[in-house]
Amino acid sequence: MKNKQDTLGFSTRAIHHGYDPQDHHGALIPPIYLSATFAFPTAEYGAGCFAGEQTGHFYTRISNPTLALLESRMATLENGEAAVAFSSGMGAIAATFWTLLRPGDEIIVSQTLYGCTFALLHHGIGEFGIKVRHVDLSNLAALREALCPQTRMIYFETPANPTLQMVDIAAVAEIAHQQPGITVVVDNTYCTPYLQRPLEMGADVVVHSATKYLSGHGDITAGITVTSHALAQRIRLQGLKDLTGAVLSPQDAFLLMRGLKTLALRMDRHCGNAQVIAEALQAHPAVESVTYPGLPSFAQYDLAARQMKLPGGMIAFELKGGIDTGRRFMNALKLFSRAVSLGDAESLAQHPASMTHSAYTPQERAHHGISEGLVRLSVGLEDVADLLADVQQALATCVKHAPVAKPFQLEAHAK
Ligand code: 4LM
Repeated sequence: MKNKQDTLGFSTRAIHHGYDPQDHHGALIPPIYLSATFAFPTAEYGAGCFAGEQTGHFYTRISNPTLALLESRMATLENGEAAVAFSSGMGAIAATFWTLLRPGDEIIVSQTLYGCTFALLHHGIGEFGIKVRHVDLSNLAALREALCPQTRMIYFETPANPTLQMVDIAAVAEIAHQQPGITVVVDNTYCTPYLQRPLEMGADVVVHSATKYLSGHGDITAGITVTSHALAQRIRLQGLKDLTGAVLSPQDAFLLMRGLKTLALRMDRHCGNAQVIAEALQAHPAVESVTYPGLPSFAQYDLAARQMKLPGGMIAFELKGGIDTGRRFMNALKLFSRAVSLGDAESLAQHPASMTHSAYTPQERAHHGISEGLVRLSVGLEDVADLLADVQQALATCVKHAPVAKPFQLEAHAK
């Protein structure tokens, strides 16, 4: 099949887009081009490549046929014009920031972000003359108030890692675009384009940690930026080529394309399993609170139902007794692994305050809504009955050991 397949369904494009076996000796599966460099037919042609007058591949840090196929597939799945692949999600985010922001600019970001993105903002670009301003983007009046002539970018995750707080992408993009020169960037890692396509809602750029659901098997680190042709070219030639050099290896691009073929199937299963686990957590007496976009108790349930095809595979919850009980729960798990990352076939449990979000100080976590007792689950693809049994037996250990209420408050008042 040739290009121009954009009327085909999501999974059909994830499997076929941009590749015709007859162009490759009939090979059903695309070849991996491992070459770091590409031979020029003439010196003049090579000079033309460097001058931007020729379109061929000339060095893999800039482009490569295997990466180009992956990029065209990610562009069609996100309904964007073009994509750039990176060696990690942080590579994609850093290259996007460094390309689009300059000293004196302001970036508005949502309250809660993945720990390393927070660190990149506050310990990276924030120290190079770019002002970082956190705004509760569910409050559109606060967004309007925070905009100023220096605002160049609005950046957020929705749902956010790890709180699952959501942002109305269309509403934010509409406000942002009333002022010229603002780029709206959405980290779509938690959803993937199967559940949510921010570019269709008015965002300008989508970034991903493709380490997660997109590749889906926990065996590579990768990142993707999807946007317009013009912006992608700038991000490729500045952010990728010169500012980060965070190029994806062609072998990992191959694995990522293999993962994309089953993305829709896997996401359906992640979401179905997560819904069952979230409901079981909510019904359990050891559980203080559960945050999952598929529960009617979720604060932004209507927005989630409108913006996401399904509620996702990630759950945040707190046990009565806080993180001491949370650690007991995690240590009792037998099938869930205690590990960071997400979106793998294997179910994972982790404690954001001491792991993925430990770049925040305790005061910053409190300010940004990340509770010390929060436990995060990435619900995998195993049989849901086995996952449920594992969660139930781990919860049972929490009830047995539930701390007996002591008259702490009286003592505290007495001080
Ligand atoms: C984790 N997350 O949460 P690389 N954007 C989001 C993320 O969750 C992550 C990245 C970007 C976790 C990693 C240990 C919303 C990562 C960064 O890890 O650089 O591919 O993606 O467990």
